[in-house]
Amino acid sequence: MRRILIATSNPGKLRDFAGAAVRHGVEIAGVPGFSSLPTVVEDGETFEANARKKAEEYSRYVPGEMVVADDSGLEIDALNGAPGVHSARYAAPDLHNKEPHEADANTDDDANNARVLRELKNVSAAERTGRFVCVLAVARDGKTLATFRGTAEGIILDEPRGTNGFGYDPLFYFPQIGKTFAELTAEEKSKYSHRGAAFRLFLDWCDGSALERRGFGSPLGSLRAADGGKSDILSARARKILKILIWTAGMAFVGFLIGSETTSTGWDLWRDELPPTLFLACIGLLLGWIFSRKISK
Ligand code: ITT
Repeated sequence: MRRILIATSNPGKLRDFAGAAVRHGVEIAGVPGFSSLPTVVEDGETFEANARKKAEEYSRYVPGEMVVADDSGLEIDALNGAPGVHSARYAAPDLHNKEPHEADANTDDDANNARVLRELKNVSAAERTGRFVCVLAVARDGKTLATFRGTAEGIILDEPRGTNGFGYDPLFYFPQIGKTFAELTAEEKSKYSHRGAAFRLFLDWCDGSALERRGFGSPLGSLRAADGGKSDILSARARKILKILIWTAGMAFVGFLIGSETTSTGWDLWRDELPPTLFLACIGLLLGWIFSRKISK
């Protein structure tokens, strides 16, 4: 079963990913030792900037592994897109007398919801439109490989409904099925939510890239092995080395055949045959290296 490493401090997100993963036969795991790693400062101005930063920084702690992180939040049209990227700290002015972008820590869900309700107090039902946004980034060894965006359109209620989920779920009414996100089962949330949508795009990307590589190894190589991916990474390297060796041996053999056309014997034979053999072996090495780089991109 594929294993996907998620970098998040939010247990609600982990539950969402686990719910989405079940539908696709993948296993979700946290980055090992996540709680003792330094916190990444989310100072980006967009969901994408923050998601990339989290995925890149946390992926440095697990060399060779693909790490997924998301940055997400609620955009409310009547509030010009707020709380947006500041969703996790929206109540900072109430609790810490600081603007959300200056706060050092997340504020609790109830306080965030209370601020949303206060800001929307005089906004009519028809104008309470908004969306959840999730940008998911996948990175390896400090470099982002791809990002995926998922959204879910809804209406912000004037009081909370439901006890499942986390964050703004109890205020977010999803007309398509007539429930708030806090009234959904884990399976329903993975089907309709912004996070579920982004996660499906990510899985499609993994499968698409695997096809493109025509069996030479997929970007999910590191996710497939139950040992944390090490065996797949090793086998990819082993395949590379094998290809270089085959090309080198092939060219050396051709060089030997060309060389053995001469009638030399003893030291003369080596003197005559070694230079073309070595020359072709070098070309083989070069071609093998170029070829293996091409297929492992
Ligand atoms: P990590 O950065 O460690 O992943 P976080 O909670 O700080 O955890 P974000 O910075 O992405 O994550 O903030 C997302 C906030 O947006 C989250 O705390 C919720 O308040 C809100 N949010 C995002 N997705 C949500 C969802 O599916 N349901 C309810 N609220 C959500």
